[in-house]
Amino acid sequence: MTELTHPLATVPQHELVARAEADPHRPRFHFVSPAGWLNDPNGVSQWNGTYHLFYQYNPEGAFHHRILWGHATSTDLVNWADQPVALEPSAGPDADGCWSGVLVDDGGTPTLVYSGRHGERELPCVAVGSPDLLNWTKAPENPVIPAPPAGVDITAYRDHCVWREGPVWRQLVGSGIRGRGGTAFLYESADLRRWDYIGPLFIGDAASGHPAATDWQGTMWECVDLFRAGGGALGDGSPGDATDVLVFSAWHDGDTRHPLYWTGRYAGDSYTPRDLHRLDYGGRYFYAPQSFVDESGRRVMFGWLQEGRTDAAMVEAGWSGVMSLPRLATLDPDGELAFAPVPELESLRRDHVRVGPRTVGASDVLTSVSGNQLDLELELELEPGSFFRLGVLGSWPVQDPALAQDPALAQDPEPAEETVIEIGCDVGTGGFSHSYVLLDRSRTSLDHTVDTGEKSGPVRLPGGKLHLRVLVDRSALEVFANGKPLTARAYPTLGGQKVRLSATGTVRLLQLDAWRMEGVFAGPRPLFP
Ligand code: DQQ
Repeated sequence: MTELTHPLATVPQHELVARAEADPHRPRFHFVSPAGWLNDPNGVSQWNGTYHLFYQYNPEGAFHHRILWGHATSTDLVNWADQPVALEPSAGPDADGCWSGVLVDDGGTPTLVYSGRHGERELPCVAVGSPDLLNWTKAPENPVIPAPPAGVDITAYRDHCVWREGPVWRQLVGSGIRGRGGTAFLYESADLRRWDYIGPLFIGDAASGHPAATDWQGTMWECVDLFRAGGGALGDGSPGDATDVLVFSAWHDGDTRHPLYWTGRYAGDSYTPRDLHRLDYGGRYFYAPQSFVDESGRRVMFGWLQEGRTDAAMVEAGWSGVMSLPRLATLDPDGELAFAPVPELESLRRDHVRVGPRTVGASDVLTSVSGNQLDLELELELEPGSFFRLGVLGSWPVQDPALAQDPALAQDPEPAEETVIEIGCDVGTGGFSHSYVLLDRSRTSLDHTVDTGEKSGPVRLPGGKLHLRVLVDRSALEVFANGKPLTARAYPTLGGQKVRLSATGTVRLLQLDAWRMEGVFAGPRPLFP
């Protein structure tokens, strides 16, 4: 065990795992680190059938410092086996952290391209793996790019997207140009070691939109991820209607804002954007996503679910950060990305219950469905002007003896805590054009130190029809409303497990299927597998 070095390392390392395991808010079927801190997914890939998930990891405690690359493998994207730490800082360009990066197949040799941090600076580094991807050797050439582009006033410079294009490698490094906006610098190489700078692929406009807007582009783009939607290779010159997607996480001055993506066209040395979209309506709760194409041709994406509690609460809990469930990204008929959890997750479903068909009433607490590890799948029809609400993690005062003593609370027909997903089918021009999904966390927790901000975004409801999928994993919540994701966190204090449906106007529940979800980790895991 390493010595405690950071002022936030107030919990001894030997206590972290036990604290993390004892925390009722810790998810059970999402990937989490054994304890300590987890952030971005890195090097997500499938190699000879095995899925690899690397992640930003600080086993010293639940705070971001001197980041290592944790590593886990899976044969089904559901159950994960911890593997030895893949990268850790050493004297040289990554002495202060091995920051985010990707895995590529260099003619059969697994190769990582990542950001080495030294002091306040991050530079591109390379490490080469053993055939089983368990042992990694840093390239003697590190850093493989010695400095950001000369003569450009940058806000930051890190994170990588690397792909093979014909006979060469191409790489994007996330950055921002002061006074202009976020960008991704394009490079080319024959061997992943010597890189020629080409130029900015495309420069965003930080002056466009209000800095508080949910689609503000930020002043720096973290974790850029460029891919051709719907299959096909980048830059293969296929004509016409191909859509190239440029995903980035909008950052400003240390503030991790939200993931966005451009649709547009990558050709030659530049990217011509068409439209900007929000990637997940939860904003910072699905940050720094990274995706890959698996051996069956599916684009699979992971993101980092940040915490919504205070830094001190994270440190005390002994752990921080959740990896999203792997989600499939496809292009919908409107030319936007649509997402769904990978079907493999259905193997965790237990105790199936079906409810409906019926018209949703003003407030129906379900008697047959409850829990805090749930997979809920609903088919609904909303009349124009109606609203549907699904409450989860609900507790009514009468369940809690302490609250029941308070006559005002004990009489309250409203729950003491409840996290509510609302779908509004507003009437707009053209029918259902103003419909939305919204997460109301105003009653989520009696703990007023946790984030309870509202999250929302537009959803199309063709003919008023809605497919709603909600995965509740204790404090982790993933919602998919007709393919639009909204990811967030909730920290109820009363251990509430109730599920409630309610409607204003006419909402028909065609079918609700509910399952309890099994956990994927058997028990405590070593901090250093
Ligand atoms: N996290 C990493 C950076 C990246 C950021 C450091 C995004 O490489 O820019 O842990 O969350």
